[in-house]
Amino acid sequence: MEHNSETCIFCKIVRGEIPADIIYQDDLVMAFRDIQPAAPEHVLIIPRKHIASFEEFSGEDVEVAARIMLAAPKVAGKLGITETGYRFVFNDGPDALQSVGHIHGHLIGGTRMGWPPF
Ligand code: D5M
Repeated sequence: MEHNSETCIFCKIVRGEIPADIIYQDDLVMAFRDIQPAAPEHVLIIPRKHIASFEEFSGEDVEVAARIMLAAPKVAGKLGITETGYRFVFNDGPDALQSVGHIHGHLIGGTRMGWPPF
């Protein structure tokens, strides 16, 4: 698997080729505001490595997967929604309406949400 895709929009953000409102980053992950926010607070957390879907995670990506989860409370803290709570959602595949083929978690908050999401 390519670690970096020439055409992927999120790889372009990782490379700094297109701008993003970055909330958090480290050597393995990046978090930036979604350009089409679905809630008052909406941040995407992505691996720097081009991993298209959960199916593409391999054993060597364990630290990447953990770092994505560990970024969520850091992002929530920066957004000031630790106490009020938030949702951390991954859309994978057509039924989930995944539109960008670089896995990303949607961290959504700042409002009271409903469930189930359909
Ligand atoms: O979510 C893909 C999300 O990615 C969707 O909410 C819009 C967002 N998006 C697309 N392009 C950008 C850029 N350039 N910056 C920030 N956010 C972006 P999915 O779960 O795949 O439907």
